[in-house]
Amino acid sequence: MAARTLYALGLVGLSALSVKAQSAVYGQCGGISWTGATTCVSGSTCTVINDYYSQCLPGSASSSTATATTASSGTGTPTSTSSAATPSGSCTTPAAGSGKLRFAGVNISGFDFGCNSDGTCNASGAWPPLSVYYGHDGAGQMSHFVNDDGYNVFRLPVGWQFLTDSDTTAVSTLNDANFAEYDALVQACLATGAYCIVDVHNYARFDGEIIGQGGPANSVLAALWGAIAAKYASNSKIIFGVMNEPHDVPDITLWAGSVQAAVTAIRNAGATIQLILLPGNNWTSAETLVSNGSAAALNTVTNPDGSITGLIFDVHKYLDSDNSGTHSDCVTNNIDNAWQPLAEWLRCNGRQAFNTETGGGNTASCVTYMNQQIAFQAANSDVFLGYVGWAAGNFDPSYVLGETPTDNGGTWTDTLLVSGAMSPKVNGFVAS
Ligand SMILES: *[C@@H]1O[C@H](CO)[C@@H](O)[C@H](O)[C@H]1NC(C)=O
Ligand SMILES: *[C@@H]1O[C@H](CO)[C@@H](O)[C@H](O)[C@H]1NC(C)=O
Ligand SMILES: *[C@@H]1O[C@H](CO)[C@@H](O)[C@H](O)[C@H]1NC(C)=O
Ligand SMILES: CC(=O)N[C@H]1CO[C@H](CO)[C@@H](O)[C@@H]1O
Repeated sequence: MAARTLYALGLVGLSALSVKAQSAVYGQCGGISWTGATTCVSGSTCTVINDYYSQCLPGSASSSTATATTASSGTGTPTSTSSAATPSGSCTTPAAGSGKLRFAGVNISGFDFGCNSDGTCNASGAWPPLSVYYGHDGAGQMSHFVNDDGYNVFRLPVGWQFLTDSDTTAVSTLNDANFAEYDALVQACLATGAYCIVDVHNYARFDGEIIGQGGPANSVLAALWGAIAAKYASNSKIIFGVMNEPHDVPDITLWAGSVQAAVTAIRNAGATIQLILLPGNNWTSAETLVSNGSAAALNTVTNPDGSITGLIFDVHKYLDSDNSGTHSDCVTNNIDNAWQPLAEWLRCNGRQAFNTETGGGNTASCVTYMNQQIAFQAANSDVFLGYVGWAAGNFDPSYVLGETPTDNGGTWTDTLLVSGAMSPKVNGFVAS
């Protein structure tokens, strides 16, 4: 084909591009290797999030293109994140996010190893993510994440069975030796200055039975939480994660009663000021918190004084095709189906949520979609406290959702998803 013809075809291509649709609100409009539209629909502004990603955020300009002003330090900050889309439906409270999230963190996994989603755990299958117990250097990872990336929270999953050293009988008394090992991880977390989420990783179950619905009585769960909370009652940087990922719980109202029992026990143990995370059904799905009935049921849970101070909804969301967190590629930012409707419900009901598990593969698609998700959460930081990536700790860096940094003689290297999207120093979306 003659060069002249190619040139003509090129012109056709260019003119096709010039009439190409502008990016939608919250759509991508720039970034390394981005080949799509670089202008935004009316009412939104193309905003540089970081080198990888510019996004159309609601704002005054009628149409705009991202300026190439990403800070050379790589900490490009958004020009406008203070407003989000106008909520639909009867409640029209506008978003009042500051553009900065309170928390960003990583799950430091290992004490939950040996736990299955039916609530069976093998206490001796737990693998402490601490070098002193022959695990990965979780303490070093956390120091790195705080000092080099600007993270300020870690979620520390642990099995109920490990805490009590009882695999098949649900008891509430902590096993001193096992708790000392877990507490070593908590203390390593606290030593970094970060907040630390104690996450009982049992899926609303113990040994296959649902708490308060055929399994352990609510009083047993409450006594377990009372014992844990008594250990940390004086530390304001502990966050209590009542339960990881309840699922297939038949009666959500009964489950809210189980959560209430745990909250009451935590407060009555003297932990009166800390945040407590309230988990809904369907794997704490952010997408179905409202539609599944969890939001309404958990909205009745209160502190002993009747207030809801510090009671935060716990929500998870992955970005892969079936929301399972098992694929290396991401296909969604979850904004339209999950974060936007959830933000509206939370705002209209005066509540907040914390996204304590999210993640994706170390791939370009996940970097892009994760940046979008975090940007949206930050624009709605009046109702979203932050995000925690799954996972580092004892996961091998080759794990599909691995966020485990590698240590070469004291120099830590992050995975692509952390360095491209989740690190607060990279995305600029976390209050320092
Ligand atoms: C529990 O975990 C230990 C250590 O990994 C293993 O040796 C043992 O076989 C496991 N027990 C069961 C019942 O899976
Ligand atoms: C909520 O999700 C669970 C699965 O986790 C399901 O069993 C239940 O039927 C759902 N409830 C509603 C009201 O959608
Ligand atoms: C659980 O949540 C997922 C999305 O996170 C949704 O696709 C699924 O339909 C939900 N299941 C139930 C039973 O609500
Ligand atoms: C999405 C994901 O990685 N989920 C993990 C949650 O925690 C359990 C227990 O550690 C893992 O088996 C899951 O893979």
